[in-house]
Amino acid sequence: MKLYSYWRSTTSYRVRIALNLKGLDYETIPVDLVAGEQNDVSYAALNPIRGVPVLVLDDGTMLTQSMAILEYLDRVCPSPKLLPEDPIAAAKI
Ligand SMILES: N[C@@H](CCC(=O)N[C@@H](CS)C(=O)NCC(=O)O)C(=O)O
Repeated sequence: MKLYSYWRSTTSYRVRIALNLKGLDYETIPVDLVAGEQNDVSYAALNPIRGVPVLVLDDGTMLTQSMAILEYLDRVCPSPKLLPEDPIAAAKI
């Protein structure tokens, strides 16, 4: 997997923490938000929202939105679990 990420981005932190907790292999591709790299034409073509994080799966599927990415990772790699099974507890988290 490839993670488009910026070191100071809290939403990228979430995804990095999840990937590392679950011991998943990924390559980090830095996007310097301060330098405006998210607005480069090539990056905007990848992610029209022009932000990070973006997780690109090995089959080329592109996922955006950190919370959706966390839910995806929890489903495909359930251990260690990020979210509890109980829907109320999960919603509170
Ligand atoms: N709802 C999105 C928000 C992502 C977001 O806000 N990313 C920020 C960095 S934390 C960003 O890329 N900002 C683009 C910019 O500053 O131009 C998520 O949770 O993934």
